Amino acid sequence: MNVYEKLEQIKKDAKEHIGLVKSIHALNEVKAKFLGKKGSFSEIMMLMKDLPNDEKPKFGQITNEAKQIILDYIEEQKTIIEAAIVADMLKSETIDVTLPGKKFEIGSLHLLTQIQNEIEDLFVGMGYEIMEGPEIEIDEYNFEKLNLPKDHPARDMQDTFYISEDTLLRTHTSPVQVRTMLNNEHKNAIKIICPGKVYRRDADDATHSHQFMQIEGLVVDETTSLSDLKGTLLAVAKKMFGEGREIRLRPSYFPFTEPSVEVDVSCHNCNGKGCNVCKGTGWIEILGAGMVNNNVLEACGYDSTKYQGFAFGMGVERIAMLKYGINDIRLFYTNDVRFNKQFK
Ligand code: FA5
Repeated sequence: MNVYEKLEQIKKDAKEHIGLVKSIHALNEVKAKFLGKKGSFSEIMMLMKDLPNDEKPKFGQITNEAKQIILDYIEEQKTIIEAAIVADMLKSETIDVTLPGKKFEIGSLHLLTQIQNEIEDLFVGMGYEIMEGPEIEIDEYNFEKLNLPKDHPARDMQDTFYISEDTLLRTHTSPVQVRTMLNNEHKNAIKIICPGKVYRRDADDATHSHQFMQIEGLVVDETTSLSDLKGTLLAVAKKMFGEGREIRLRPSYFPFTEPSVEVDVSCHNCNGKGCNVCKGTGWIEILGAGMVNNNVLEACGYDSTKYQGFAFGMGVERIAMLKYGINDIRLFYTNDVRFNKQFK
């Protein structure tokens, strides 16, 4: 076999070998075998010295071309191997979207927040604004401007945590109504609800907590009447306890309203027939309300000959307890997840 034939043979062998290689490492080995210092090409270059001088340049050129061809084979095979590696990776790292995902425990709103949101939604839908105020309040707004001067016997209705002689933890959210009336420069109509935490020096038991939540409401206008109050509270009763509910008003007493009423809703458990939820009466007391006392309107800068108002106040825990048959108010505050989870 002459050198030219040998060269052809090397090219053929290289093509075959390179085509079979499956890894970059093996490809480098094949490259060394043909093109390395001790490789096939080095051997063939040794043979060049035996050629006649005039043939040497031509042979050199052919050898270089052959080398380049082999380098091209190597490059092609490298591309094939790299593509195969990527394909393998994609295959092994494929995400199977049909597998069931991991279940995460997602928390939920506390039942009291849910009830608050429901009531807020109802009132916002009726054009009310939501107003908030501080939990540390001055005596003047919590009591005095609400027709409860110091030493008024009705202060006993709300046993109070005093911080100093004139500051206290608010016992109801009515002071937010006082603030809203006082802050209203134009002394015109007001339509607000005031949700928030309140505090009383009541001993904790199944129906009382030293801290609880209220939502109170106030409407002041030139034409407001008791029948507007009744219609509004009927909407609350229906929203919270079902469409079929009715309400009744009973005379009551609050220093800040005149007349004052207690509002009962027909029992949602027995439909008014009488059961243990309504203690056999067919009715459940849900909130206090009334027409705003003229003294309160005047104390807050309103002309009581021109403006009337109605106000109401409810305990959020009480609504939740009635709605879901919860018999102990402390369950709202002891954070037993078995209880909380029932209201997801
Ligand atoms: C008031 O606080 C009045 N400000 C409500 C009001 C506003 C009446 C406007 C008229 C006009 P009362 O003290 O009844 O009223 O409290 C309202 C509600 O708070 C009660 O019906 C009850 O649901 C709830 N509540 C009162 N004390 C506690 C307590 N210790 N723990 C849990 N809820 C309570």
